[in-house]
Amino acid sequence: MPSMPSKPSGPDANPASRAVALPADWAATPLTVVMPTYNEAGNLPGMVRALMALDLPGLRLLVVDDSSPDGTGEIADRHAREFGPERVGVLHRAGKEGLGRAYAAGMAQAVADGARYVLQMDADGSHPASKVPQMLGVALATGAGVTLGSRYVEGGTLSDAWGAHRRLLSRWANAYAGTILGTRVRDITGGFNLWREDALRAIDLASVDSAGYSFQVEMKYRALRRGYGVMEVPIHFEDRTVGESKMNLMVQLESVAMPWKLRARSRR
Ligand SMILES: Nc1nc2c(ncn2[C@@H]2O[C@H](COP(=O)(O)OP(=O)(O)O)[C@@H](O)[C@H]2O)c(=O)[nH]1
Ligand SMILES: [Mg+2]
Repeated sequence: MPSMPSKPSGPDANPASRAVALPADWAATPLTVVMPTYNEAGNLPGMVRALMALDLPGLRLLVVDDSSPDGTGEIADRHAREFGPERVGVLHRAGKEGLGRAYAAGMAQAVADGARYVLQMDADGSHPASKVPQMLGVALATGAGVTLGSRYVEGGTLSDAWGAHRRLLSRWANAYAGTILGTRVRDITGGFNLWREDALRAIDLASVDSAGYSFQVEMKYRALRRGYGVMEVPIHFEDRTVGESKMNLMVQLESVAMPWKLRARSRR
């Protein structure tokens, strides 16, 4: 009897985490990864290594640090010296103003510095660096204004560490925002998003309302309203194993209110 192919195992067992090779001219696309950090000293070095190891010579990392007390900003500076300013940059901000504000500042700077694509990525290991080439390939092949690393399309998976309660809450948050805003984007709350530079210019980052996590929803809604196409590429979302989540009640309340605010504004 022919033997069955053995089940793949190891870090790349999940098809959603396998890296793909792009043609050389695609791989050279000027792409800036914008990574907000607040107390991510234990996570940042691993993220930098994973991104710098990708076969993407046009990739640059911009760390946006809000003066983390744990010294994340200085660690980022060290990486900038190690890899050179053309590969790793650091935007130091005076204080903690929220994820949305950090992203808006970093993404605006990336566009001003000449990026053709800008990727949002958390520093805590939740978003797989190995997926970046595939997301860029999909973005270039389809011309989508934004390409999402999506937990909620076929093939997308969640960390085993997430219990039923957290899975349900995340699903519910997605359905909540999507229903109020009338969109069919599957992962509207997700934070692993690749933007075409002209879509970001059209969105006008300086006028974005969200200070916190609702930034993710507001940005996608703005892109849809302006007629940009959205693609979703399945990813595996891992739970952070080092450091603490910065989610708090204030940002949760903002996330509950923001879809209503966006809807009301779009009707005026
Ligand atoms: N610069 C900056 N980064 C932040 C802020 N809040 C969160 N982050 C970063 O944003 C990313 C996502 O935050 P995280 O706490 O992991 O959110 P969670 O995964 O939803 O719990 C991480 O890289 C954080 O360090 C902030 O106020 N300023
Ligand atoms: Mg996280």
